[in-house]
Amino acid sequence: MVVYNIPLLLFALVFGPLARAAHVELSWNITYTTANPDGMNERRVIGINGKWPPPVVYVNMGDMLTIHAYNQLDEPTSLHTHGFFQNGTNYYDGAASVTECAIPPNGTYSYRMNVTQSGTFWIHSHYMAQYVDGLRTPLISSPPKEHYSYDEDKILMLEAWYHRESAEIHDQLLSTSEATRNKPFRPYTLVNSRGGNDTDATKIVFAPGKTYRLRLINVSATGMIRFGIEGHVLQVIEIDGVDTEIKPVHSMQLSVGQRVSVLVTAKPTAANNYAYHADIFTDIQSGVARAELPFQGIVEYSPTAPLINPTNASQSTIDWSFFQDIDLVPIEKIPPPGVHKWIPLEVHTSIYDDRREHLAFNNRTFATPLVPSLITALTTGYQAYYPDVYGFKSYPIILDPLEDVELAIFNKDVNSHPFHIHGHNFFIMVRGTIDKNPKNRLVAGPYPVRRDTITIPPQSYAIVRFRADNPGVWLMHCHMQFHNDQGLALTFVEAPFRINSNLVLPDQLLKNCRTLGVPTAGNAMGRQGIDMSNEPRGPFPLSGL
Ligand SMILES: *[C@@H]1O[C@H](CO)[C@@H](O)[C@H](O)[C@H]1NC(C)=O
Ligand SMILES: *[C@@H]1O[C@H](CO)[C@@H](O)[C@H](O)[C@H]1NC(C)=O
Ligand SMILES: *[C@@H]1O[C@H](CO)[C@@H](O)[C@H](O)[C@H]1NC(C)=O
Ligand SMILES: *[C@@H]1O[C@H](CO)[C@@H](O)[C@H](O)[C@H]1NC(C)=O
Ligand SMILES: *[C@@H]1O[C@H](CO)[C@@H](O)[C@H](O)[C@H]1NC(C)=O
Ligand SMILES: *[C@@H]1O[C@H](CO)[C@@H](O)[C@H](O)[C@H]1NC(C)=O
Ligand SMILES: *[C@@H]1O[C@H](CO)[C@@H](O)[C@H](O)[C@H]1NC(C)=O
Ligand SMILES: *[C@@H]1O[C@H](CO)[C@@H](O)[C@H](O)[C@H]1NC(C)=O
Ligand SMILES: [Cu+2]
Repeated sequence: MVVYNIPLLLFALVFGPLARAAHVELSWNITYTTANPDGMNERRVIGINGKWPPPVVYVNMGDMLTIHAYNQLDEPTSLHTHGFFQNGTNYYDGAASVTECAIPPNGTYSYRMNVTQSGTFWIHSHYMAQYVDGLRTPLISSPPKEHYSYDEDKILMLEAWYHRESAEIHDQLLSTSEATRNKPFRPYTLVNSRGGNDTDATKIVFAPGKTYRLRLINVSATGMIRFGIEGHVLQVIEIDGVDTEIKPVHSMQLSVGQRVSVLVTAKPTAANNYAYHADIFTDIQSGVARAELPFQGIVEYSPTAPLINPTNASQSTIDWSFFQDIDLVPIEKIPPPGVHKWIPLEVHTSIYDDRREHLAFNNRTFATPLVPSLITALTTGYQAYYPDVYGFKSYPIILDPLEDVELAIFNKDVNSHPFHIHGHNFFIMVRGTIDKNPKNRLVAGPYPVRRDTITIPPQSYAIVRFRADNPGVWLMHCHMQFHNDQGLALTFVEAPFRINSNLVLPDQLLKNCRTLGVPTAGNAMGRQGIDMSNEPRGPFPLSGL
């Protein structure tokens, strides 16, 4: 045995690192199909190659990932690899009307990228709220060597699922009638695209004594999810693709877009099964997350073992205290950037002069420009440094190369909002409440945690930083997708001259623009220079400006 193993070992040592980098090439027809994931409602969904849910994508760091996307829907689409920095590949970031023209019906676009990050990510449509109809899937990237050892890796993709299509919900929320807007629409929890009363489909199987890595991914459109397993401790080891020092917690809350890996050590015997919870919640009171729509699944050690507490989904023995991401310490110790530019952002929901409800940063409600901002950055010469050319409504903020940016985000709204930045991670510096109560103020240590999606509770603020070291056009938006559609977004135009000298737009992108009738050069209005005459700038809030 030993004799035969040595040549193999040598082979692995010599060729392993070279042989490892692969080209993961996927052909995805983006298609309608039907599904009934919770056993309560069959509906049209968006899947891949005629199947739903879309396949999980696995890559290794160092691989090249190509997704050839063919749009077989009757509306445009796009694909965003959430959490990947797309350093040098801004035009494959997938933000429709920002970094590309969306893929028109019957059109195609090949997203090509080098995998330079490891951890838990996801891929989703970035065209309107389309991913809510099912076009989303986990993306798992493995490093050459994991920091922690565990026996098995399990993905738990958690989701608030609607029985109605996203376009209908969008129209309801943006209705001019208050009665229509306020009509309740309840979501249902799905775990790995299965849910409802089908406890067999949503069960998590544990073997006694083993250690599991559970990758929790929240791919909802609204709401927050809290997760916990009766009688088990969760040891946090990763958030949003950043490995962290171990932090034991009893429960975890995730907003849309966020990912958390926890290690869970199974009980030594299979004497009992345990309930787990993946409850949808919307309110956070006295630091405790309360379930609004409880969901209970089973951690199964044995098909015949009794289920330990609770007897129904709204009972629980778990401590649901709010998890503070600012307390985490990343494995890779990077001191935070300083502050060259300080950007205060206030978040409000209000009724605007179009009689609709919009959300906004600093009361400037976002809408995508006619010409994608990346095209504008590449085709307006020195004027790419003027915010005006990107259009008032895309809320452009120009950043200098390597500038250190601090965002002070004050959530003055009644809801929590999860803010996602493209192309970067935030360093989370400070959290607190708007009433400035010092008891609620939390300050990061010397190596603050970094993540790409930060939840800010109502009447609270967060101070985050990042360094403008990724030339490109990057959206920052609320990841409750309907809030994004209602205007809670802005655009960072980072180092426009460097984008300008380094990027050449793929032919496919330009072709898709032409099919959609979108100009392939010029400012947000499709004109030369800073001629923005008759630019639509509203709507504006009825009160407050
Ligand atoms: C994608 O659609 C095309 C055209 O309908 C078809 O020829 C091809 O086989 C499909 N590919 C897959 C992987 O389903
Ligand atoms: C897309 O292609 C199909 C089949 O070739 C055709 O029937 C349909 O009209 C095309 N749709 C558009 C929007 O071009
Ligand atoms: C990806 O990596 C390959 C091989 O190292 C390199 O040639 C290519 O330029 C990289 N592409 C991008 C967009 O960084
Ligand atoms: C789940 O509930 C639905 C509707 O309430 C019912 O039709 C179905 O039989 C139930 N399925 C199971 C596995 O209990
Ligand atoms: C996902 O996040 C949303 C909003 O941020 C929340 O409402 C929902 O409950 C979360 N779902 C899970 C399963 O954590
Ligand atoms: C479940 O437990 C909650 C909290 O103890 C209780 O209020 C509720 O009535 C119970 N529901 C059922 C169906 O037993
Ligand atoms: C992008 O790449 C440049 C050059 O390699 C590097 O200096 C920078 O830190 C990278 N930025 C990000 C966000 O990865
Ligand atoms: C935004 O509008 C709200 C009312 O809708 C107002 O209370 C607030 O002061 C305004 N904020 C800014 C920064 O103008
Ligand atoms: Cu929001």
